[in-house]
Amino acid sequence: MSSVTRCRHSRSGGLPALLVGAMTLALALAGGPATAAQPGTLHELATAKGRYFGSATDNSELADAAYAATLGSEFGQITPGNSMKWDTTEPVQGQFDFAKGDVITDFAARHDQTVRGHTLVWHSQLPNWVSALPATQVEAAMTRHITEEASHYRGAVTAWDVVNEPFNEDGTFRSSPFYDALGTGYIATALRAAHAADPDAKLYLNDYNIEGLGAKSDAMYALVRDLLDEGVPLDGVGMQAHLAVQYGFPYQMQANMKRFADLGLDVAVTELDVRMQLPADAAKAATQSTYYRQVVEACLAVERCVGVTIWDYTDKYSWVPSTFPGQGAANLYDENLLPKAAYAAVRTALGGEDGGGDGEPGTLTAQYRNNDRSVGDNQVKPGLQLVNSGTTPVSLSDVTLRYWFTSGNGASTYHTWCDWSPIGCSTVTHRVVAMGTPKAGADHYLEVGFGSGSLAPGATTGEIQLRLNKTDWSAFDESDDYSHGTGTSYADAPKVAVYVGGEQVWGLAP
Ligand code: G2I
Repeated sequence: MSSVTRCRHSRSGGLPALLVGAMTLALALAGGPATAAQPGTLHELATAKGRYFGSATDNSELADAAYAATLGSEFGQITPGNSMKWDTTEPVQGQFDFAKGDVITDFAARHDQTVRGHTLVWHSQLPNWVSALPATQVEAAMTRHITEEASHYRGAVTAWDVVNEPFNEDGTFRSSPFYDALGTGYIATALRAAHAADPDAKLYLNDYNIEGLGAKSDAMYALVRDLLDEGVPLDGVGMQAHLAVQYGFPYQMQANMKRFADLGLDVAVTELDVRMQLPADAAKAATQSTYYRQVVEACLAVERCVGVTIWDYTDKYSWVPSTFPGQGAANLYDENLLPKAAYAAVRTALGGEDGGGDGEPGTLTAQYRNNDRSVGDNQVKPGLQLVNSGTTPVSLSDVTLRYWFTSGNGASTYHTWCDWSPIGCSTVTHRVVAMGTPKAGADHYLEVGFGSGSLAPGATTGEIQLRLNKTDWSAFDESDDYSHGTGTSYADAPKVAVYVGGEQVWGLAP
């Protein structure tokens, strides 16, 4: 299980052995084996619920051994992100090249994974020769392409995205060489050709922004109902689910899935990711976790939802930053292949105990030392450090610490400072947050975060010397502050809590 989720229970003692030599290790970027095999992979958890859990991948990524290891172990289904698209498989009319796709299906066979074929007919990543065809030749070229490719992968691909992204946002049909030449009938023609070439493959229509109820999903609904009425071979609808924390969660996703299922179709989440405006922070990470969880929950709630595929599992190989400059952090694993809070959220949604944890005690611990000799002056000076006492690295981008205090009279605005830390104050974020509901000894807290990096097993960030004052420099009374202590050397401090993705994982909040 991800170390970030195993942290619910307070450790009873200190960590001297773990800390030996660990001071040097702060923020080492994790190399080597990425994620230790977890008890109950995402796919195993999904399988227990009658679903698969998969990831997109791409040929170049398979050369990354750590990446390939997790791809092969954690997921039960893969989708080639590019290598079965038309520009790769038939770059010149009549010259077929399945070498790249074959690498993907071979990988899947070696790892006991199913493959979703993606995609036979799409307006994008289409070689120029297709767009240049006279309208009278489009149907034959399309049918030939489908026939060759689906025949080649017969037995190796369990489901095909036969037609990808047929709709505009308003639910009108998208212009493409196929639609422009053949009208809406190209879709039925494509499905029939795919069925003839591989009668066993499940045939899908796939699109984005059809996850919730709305004009575009209404259009897909009307289309598939008509196709079924006409007896066209169609097995399912793929909902890509390229979500973004800033755009909200799709409206009524579960109800939308259900209406397709009620037509007798399978539903699949085919390209899930949840991007955000960078830099990531704890609030965005928390929203992202919620979205991932809600997608999985919607799929589990609809019997005909067969599984979830994420559009690659790591930020390292995400399509997002190059398409949406300034956005990213969309995947379940960070750029160092470490699971993020969203990973834990998915595990929990799939029924993993405590995010799939194996019952080990907490792995993230906050330690505190009082750097302030005066409890009545105009500054609060906590020294904090974070310790990873677990056996797997922890991604720091989602982790925050809270130190609670009372403000007293005077200004309600603050300055916060990081005076020194061996990890470098530039990687430490800090701010004061006012509590909606004040508690005994606490009406504000100092929130400390980390822009990036990871904490190796047994490592500590080392001390972070923090300081805050009110903007009018009026005095505090720290004597009754919730997190205040008198110790002058670092020790576990349960009244300084640790959060991952905005969820408390260690310590006691007031
Ligand atoms: O755009 C995200 C996905 C939306 N739904 C359909 C999917 O097929 C699509 O996947 C993405 C791939 O993940 C990207 O990797 O499709 C993009 C193209 O529309 C892919 O990007 C392309 C780059 O644009 C090319 O420059 C690059 O040569 O990937 C190619 C191969 O790496």
